[in-house]
Amino acid sequence: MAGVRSDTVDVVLPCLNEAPALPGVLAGLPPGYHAIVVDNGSTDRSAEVAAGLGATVVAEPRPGYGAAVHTGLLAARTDIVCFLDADGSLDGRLLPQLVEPVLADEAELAAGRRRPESPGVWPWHARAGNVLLAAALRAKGLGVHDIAPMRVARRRALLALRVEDRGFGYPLELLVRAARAGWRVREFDVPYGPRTGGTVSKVSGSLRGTLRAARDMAKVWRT
Ligand SMILES: Nc1nc2c(ncn2[C@@H]2O[C@H](COP(=O)(O)OP(=O)(O)O)[C@@H](O)[C@H]2O)c(=O)[nH]1
Ligand SMILES: [Mg+2]
Repeated sequence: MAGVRSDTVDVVLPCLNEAPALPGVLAGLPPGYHAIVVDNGSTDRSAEVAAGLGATVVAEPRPGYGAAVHTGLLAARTDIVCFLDADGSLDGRLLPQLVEPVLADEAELAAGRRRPESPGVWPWHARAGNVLLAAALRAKGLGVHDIAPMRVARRRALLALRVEDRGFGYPLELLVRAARAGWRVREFDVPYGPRTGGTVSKVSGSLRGTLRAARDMAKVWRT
């Protein structure tokens, strides 16, 4: 396919006001891994910081985690695409491990199973919901233990899943559709640390974010 580079892997980073965390996150990407930072109108210097560090910056006017991830997927030019949070909670150095089984066609999806470094990094309500949803996905035949924000798949296969949610339901819908499509998943344990740089959680760290995530995910589960 024209325009697809084989020597690099694009990494999509949904980003909303993560300027202090971005330098560490981008520095952690292995050589050959190219960052695509998708910004939803951050009010801090996220876009400038990312561009200054050599990332491709894509502006997405529609708010939402799913909107950012989808736009990043469209902007990606490599066959295999990685997704990673931009808040410093996950380590991009581990991405090659996830790329391997996808590249070898041993799995359609590789995902990072979050292992919290300390109890405080993952609020109990988010963790409990995650455990229940992962169990429900396993009942559908998809061997996952986390609704993982760190994932690797082939670009065209992901587009063919036609994930529709543009909010916080996106990661769950992706897995529901992957289960239906009979995807093979490889999970790798990945350390889950605190977000870095004093930035603020948009999802599980606040009541508002948690309620929005629960609403988006419930909608996905019903459809
Ligand atoms: N572009 C964009 N990124 C978002 C949005 N909401 C969350 N993110 C990013 O998605 C990632 C996960 O969100 P985060 O706030 O860390 O959720 P938490 O890990 O549950 O606290 C981070 O990189 C955020 O910057 C959004 O509406 N738009
Ligand atoms: Mg986070």
